[in-house]
Amino acid sequence: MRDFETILVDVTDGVVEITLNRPDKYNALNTQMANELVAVCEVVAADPSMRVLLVTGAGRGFCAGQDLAEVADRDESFSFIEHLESSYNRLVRAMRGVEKPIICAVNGAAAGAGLGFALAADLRYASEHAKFIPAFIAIGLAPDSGVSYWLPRLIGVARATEMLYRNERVSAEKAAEIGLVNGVFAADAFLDEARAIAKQFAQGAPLGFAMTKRALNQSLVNSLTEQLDLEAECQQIAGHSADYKEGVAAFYEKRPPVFTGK
Ligand code: LHQ
Repeated sequence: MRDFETILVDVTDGVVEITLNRPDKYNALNTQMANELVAVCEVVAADPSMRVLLVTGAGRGFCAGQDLAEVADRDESFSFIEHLESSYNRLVRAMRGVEKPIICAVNGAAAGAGLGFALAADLRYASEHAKFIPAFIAIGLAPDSGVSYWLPRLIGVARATEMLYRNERVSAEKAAEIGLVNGVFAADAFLDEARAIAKQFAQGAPLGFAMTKRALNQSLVNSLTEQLDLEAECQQIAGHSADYKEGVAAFYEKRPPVFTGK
């Protein structure tokens, strides 16, 4: 993988670990960081040896959303539509399009588009110091980067509305209680916990994960009939893999399966 300026990337045993690396700016997103994250998603999507994407942040924050310095002093000609389309919308689509597990290990505050970024991942594990802050309404903005899509789906419409209207800072503990994150761990343990889960997924059956993500991507918008059809299509693909044969053989031979992604 090539070098990047705003993120660090490490690839070990099929796990691609990204560290958002603008700690003095609370890892706020600028155009370059959005572009670099999209580029990593494209590489991971295309490389069969890369099986899981794990994202965390350097320093105290996870991601403070849009780098406000980059968009300050813009005149009337500034197009928010173009800005969002070329940055966060592209990034969120890229993340949902990578048919591999994406895990966010949220070390500190996730605010604004940084919250949207965390919500676009498949799973979130939080340090006890993490907090989840919409931030939009406090600066006169509406939610973007998918926040108004994911929040009601994860925590319910009334809870999401309150969180957005009141710009509620949700603690890690509360986030785990309401389903915004999948688990919360002590600050010195959370990254190892997330890494252990990533490693476990990296040894799993890639097509099984890919077809699971494909089905889940549609499950909240499809009718039951559409979803049953999609599940059947996904199973047709997973069921004709060598990994399915290996999984069944390993079951009968009472040994752990060795999945190759074929
Ligand atoms: C930052 C930022 C930041 C630059 C902390 N930018 N420097 C889309 C379309 C177009 C326009 C706008 O936006 C969007 C989407 C969005 O994401 S809107 C929401 C943008 N984000 C925010 O409004 C969050 C602003 N930040 C905060 O509320 C706080 O900094 C949080 C809650 C994240 C952390 O609070 P603290 O722990 O008290 O830290 P701090 O406020 O002291 O921040 C640490 C440093 O990071 C500080 O720099 P300094 O030089 O003073 O040490 C901040 O200025 C900088 N920073 N967020 N978004």
